[in-house]
Amino acid sequence: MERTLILLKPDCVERRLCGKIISRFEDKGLNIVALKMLRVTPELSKQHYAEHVSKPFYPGLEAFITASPVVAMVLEGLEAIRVVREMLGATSGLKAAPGTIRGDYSSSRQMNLVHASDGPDAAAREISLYFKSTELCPYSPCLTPWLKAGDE
Ligand code: FUP
Repeated sequence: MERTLILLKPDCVERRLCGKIISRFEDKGLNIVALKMLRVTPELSKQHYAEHVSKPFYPGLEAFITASPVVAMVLEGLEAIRVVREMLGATSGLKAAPGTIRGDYSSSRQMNLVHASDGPDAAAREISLYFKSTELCPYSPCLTPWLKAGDE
């Protein structure tokens, strides 16, 4: 099992798309093991986007991600990091394939609705940025035997 950090970004909250997008993750069979709404501060933005802080687009990205609340979630599932990234589609909503979340709902590179960790190291780092270990609520959904075979 893998865990990945998801942010439903300010455009997702403001456009009232959180319910639809959370449903897509639930329908896929991923477990929500943590969820909360918060306001990203400039400091948290700089930590989250550490690799982008020196890039020309960073000031606009920080203004966007701090402009309204976000919903942070930890999703758990088999190969969850890759599976969720594929569900999101390409970074720009203009390039994301139809059928992906960004392909279906976004027409922007910056306002692309959802963030998801891009690898195991990023997932561990980002989960600890947004959640204390006591805020994670692992459980075994009763549907599990109908979502995958026992040896998967
Ligand atoms: P992703 O991994 O798909 O979230 O995308 P990146 O890590 O490449 O970029 C992080 C965020 O920066 C993206 F959500 C979109 C934003 N971005 C811009 O706003 N402008 C750019 O030129 C590139 C990325």
